[in-house]
Amino acid sequence: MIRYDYHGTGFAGWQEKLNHYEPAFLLKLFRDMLRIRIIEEEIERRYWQDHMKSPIHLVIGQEATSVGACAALTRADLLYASHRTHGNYLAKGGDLKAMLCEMHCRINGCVGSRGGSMHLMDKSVGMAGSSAIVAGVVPIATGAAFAAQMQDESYVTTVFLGDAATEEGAVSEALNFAALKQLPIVYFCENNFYSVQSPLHTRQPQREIYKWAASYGMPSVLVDGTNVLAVYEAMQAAVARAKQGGGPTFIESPVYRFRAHGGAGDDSKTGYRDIAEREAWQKVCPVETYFAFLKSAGLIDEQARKVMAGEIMAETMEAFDFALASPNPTEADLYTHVYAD
Ligand SMILES: Cc1ncc(C[n+]2csc(CCOP(=O)(O)OP(=O)(O)O)c2C)c(N)n1
Repeated sequence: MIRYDYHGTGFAGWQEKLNHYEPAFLLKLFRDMLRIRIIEEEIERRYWQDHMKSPIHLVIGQEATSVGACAALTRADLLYASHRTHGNYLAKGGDLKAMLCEMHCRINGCVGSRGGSMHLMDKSVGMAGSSAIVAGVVPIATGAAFAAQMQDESYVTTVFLGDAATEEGAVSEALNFAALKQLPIVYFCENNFYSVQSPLHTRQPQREIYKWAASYGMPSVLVDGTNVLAVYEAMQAAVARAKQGGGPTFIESPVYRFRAHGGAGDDSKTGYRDIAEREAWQKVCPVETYFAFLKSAGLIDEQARKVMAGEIMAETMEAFDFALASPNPTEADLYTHVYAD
């Protein structure tokens, strides 16, 4: 049965698990998600001004997957992302100023203004790369995991991919190879049910993604992508398995993007998806459901959230000011890093 009407499960039944975690850790997860949400909303608010010279793919609604997954990774572990990069980059510890510079095409960008939003990278925190080519990073990440195995390195590689990426042949080849070689890699599929404006049921009516992935011969699980703790626990298990030589894991995490495929605002009115569908998912917003959960446990209140949001907003404004004050690349820069004769 394919779950087109899946809307997340929230935190029902999770209360008893709270004792397993330090309050500081639980609050950090919330702060990290709120930070991504606030930064994304500010990017969206300013996008119309056209100072950002990059296409963008907002992750509003998909914060729990990045934050939950990265909480199970160390700095040395590698993370590869798709075109929907912002949450991955920030959760992995990427520098906000360098990200905004990149989006404004300024030389202080994390890849020196050459990449834009879809090619964020910061080796110092293990953010290994991202690509606008759907599924393009999946074989690259698989190769990185193969290299780590050959060199007896202890880090794990994780690669984020969308549901549409699973339709690319390169992903089938990568999964087969990873299972064959028992590579230390986690394939993290954020299933947001759309490829631009094509719904999943018109593209893959015959299968469930995590079951398809299991057929390559690796553990494959379905995890609620609106529940940051569920994501964290699934990633922890997958990372531990990879580090112990147990090979690859595939995680499918249903999520929902609240905004258009690309750019600012929601494009649901064009008719490709029901506004009611988005509204149903917004009821299980990963930031709000987790906030309500922590609040009911007495770990946070509205005032503490307000203070947190204020600090994040101040950081965001400072980073935008920094980006806008940063220099553009010069003509002399044009051929730096160009290797062709
Ligand atoms: C190889 C390739 N084919 C098509 C495209 C055009 N394209 C850009 S994003 C996208 C949809 C990607 O959907 P998914 O992988 O599910 O990620 P999402 O955007 O939903 O996060 C497509 C088809 C592309 N960039 N690369």
